[in-house]
Amino acid sequence: MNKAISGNDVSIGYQLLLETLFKWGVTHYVGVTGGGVIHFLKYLNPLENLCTEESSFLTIAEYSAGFIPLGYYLSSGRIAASVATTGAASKLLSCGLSDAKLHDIPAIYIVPLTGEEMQGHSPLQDTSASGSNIVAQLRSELPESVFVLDSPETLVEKLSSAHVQLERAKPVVLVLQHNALNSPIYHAEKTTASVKLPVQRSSFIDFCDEFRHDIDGRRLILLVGEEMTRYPDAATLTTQFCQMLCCAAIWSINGANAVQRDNPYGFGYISFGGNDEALSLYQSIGKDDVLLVLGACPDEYTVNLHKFSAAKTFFLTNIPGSYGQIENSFAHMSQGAYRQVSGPLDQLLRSLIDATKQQPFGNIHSPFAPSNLNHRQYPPPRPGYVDMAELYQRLDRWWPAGSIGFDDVCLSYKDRQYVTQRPNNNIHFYSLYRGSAMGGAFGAAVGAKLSLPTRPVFLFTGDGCFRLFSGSLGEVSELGLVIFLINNTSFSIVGQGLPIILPEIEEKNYHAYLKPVDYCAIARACGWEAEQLAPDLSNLSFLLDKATGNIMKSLLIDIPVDALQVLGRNPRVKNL
Ligand SMILES: Cc1ncc(C[n+]2csc(CCOP(=O)(O)OP(=O)(O)O)c2C)c(N)n1
Ligand SMILES: [Mg+2]
Repeated sequence: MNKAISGNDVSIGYQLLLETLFKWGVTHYVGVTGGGVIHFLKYLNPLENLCTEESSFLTIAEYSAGFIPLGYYLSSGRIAASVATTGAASKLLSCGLSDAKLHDIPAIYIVPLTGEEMQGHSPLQDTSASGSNIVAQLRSELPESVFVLDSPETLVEKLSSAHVQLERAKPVVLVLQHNALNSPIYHAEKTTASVKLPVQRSSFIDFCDEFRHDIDGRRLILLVGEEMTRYPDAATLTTQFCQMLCCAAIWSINGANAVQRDNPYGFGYISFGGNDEALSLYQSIGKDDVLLVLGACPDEYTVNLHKFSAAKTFFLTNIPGSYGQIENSFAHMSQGAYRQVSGPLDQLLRSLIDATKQQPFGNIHSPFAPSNLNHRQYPPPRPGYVDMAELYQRLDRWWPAGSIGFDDVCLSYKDRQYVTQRPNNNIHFYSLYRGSAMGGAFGAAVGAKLSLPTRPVFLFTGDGCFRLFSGSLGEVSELGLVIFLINNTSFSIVGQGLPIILPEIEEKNYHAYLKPVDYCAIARACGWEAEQLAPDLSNLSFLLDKATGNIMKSLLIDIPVDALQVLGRNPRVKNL
């Protein structure tokens, strides 16, 4: 914190706010200054030393800033804050907020109000009901998570309520009201109510008995979802579970991070970019089967708008009211019987493993998964383009240990998992696909790097996505990010679907064409290193050495891609 102004005897609201957030572990603030936030930001020093433990601020444009807390949390489990001033700035920030809500990610958004005393005087960027009505806008998306800090008397209480929301894996918005936060504050220490409830032993025994009874003589399939990835031993536990129960596992795009590559019962990703083996297994689930779901939201890219079709679905979750639940339940997404069990997923899974050790469960055993989870050959690209199937496989053999990667809203968010089939023990991959905001993954990648500067961070993005964040490259040229740019002069993921959705329409009316641009020149002008990948991959090893060589310099690798090389499946085209 800025020492020149933080040493006063009387603390005011802004200081209490920063101190409270520091206690919650928040040290990274990102975004852009402006009239409404200068009085808040003056307390923060610019982020200069990446390893600093003190609260600091990185200037980076709001659209990307809005996604930074998401990558920060996915990489480290810690919370970061995005800051923007009134007007367009607040709206730009809120694209990331949507994905934080949709992916149940705790994140802090800080936006101001125009002064109360200016109401009725048509102030600049009027946030009142006669202007943007920003509080109502935000509350319509986050009804319980918008806290207007408009009084010194209620500040502590409101921050405490915000903390409860964060513990429930919800993003929160702290709305600054300058007069209130600039006033002296009276410290009334209040403890924050915790929402973490231990698993009730008796309710677990009931669940275990019911589970034992229901899977007896039936097939059991494990569906691993995103929530499970938040537990440190997740991948080992899912393997142990599958081995103890001889049970097949399938997973969602992000749920893959809770699965080990060598789990012999791993049948692959389902739905969007899904593997053929996983999809035929999932589609075969019916009245003789039981599905055990580990925090996999039944979203469009996981179950393609269909209900769970098992005779009985057991849904394990520890996020109350997670995205998609209705009245704290996914019962509406189950065709058969449904039982939801709340508790830490690792504890629940361990208890089931212990139960089967004491007395084996009687489910029908699954065979091992075949080594190739896809049934068709990958079509080659036209001459002059990189074969993306080969590139994903080469990279899959290369990823440095402890890496994290993000797929932006482009071909890779469908094709990478289809081709690689199984998660990679060296790298976790995330996609913020529920909001599918093009270009958002760049902010997420920056967030991951800020949370752990030594961690290798990779981003696959498209030439369309690039247009949404390229203005922020300069700010992170020394962060050591590596971008793989899928350069196909097209909004290809849209273009690939349109011959199926609109067969009678001329290609020009797809509006999928993008002008070719010299992306390497843009990146270099922003202080990055940048190289083109040769279509025959002859310089790939050289570029990968470069990616790991200078860990502080960011690198962009421009990949010439055939917009018509169709790899992963896109079941969504049938929904449009
Ligand atoms: C901000 C935003 N605008 C539009 C869309 C709709 N959309 C989804 S994917 C896509 C094309 C992505 O193009 P590009 O980044 O070039 O990736 P490619 O599919 O070519 O690999 C579009 C326009 C979106 N999801 N987000
Ligand atoms: Mg493209």
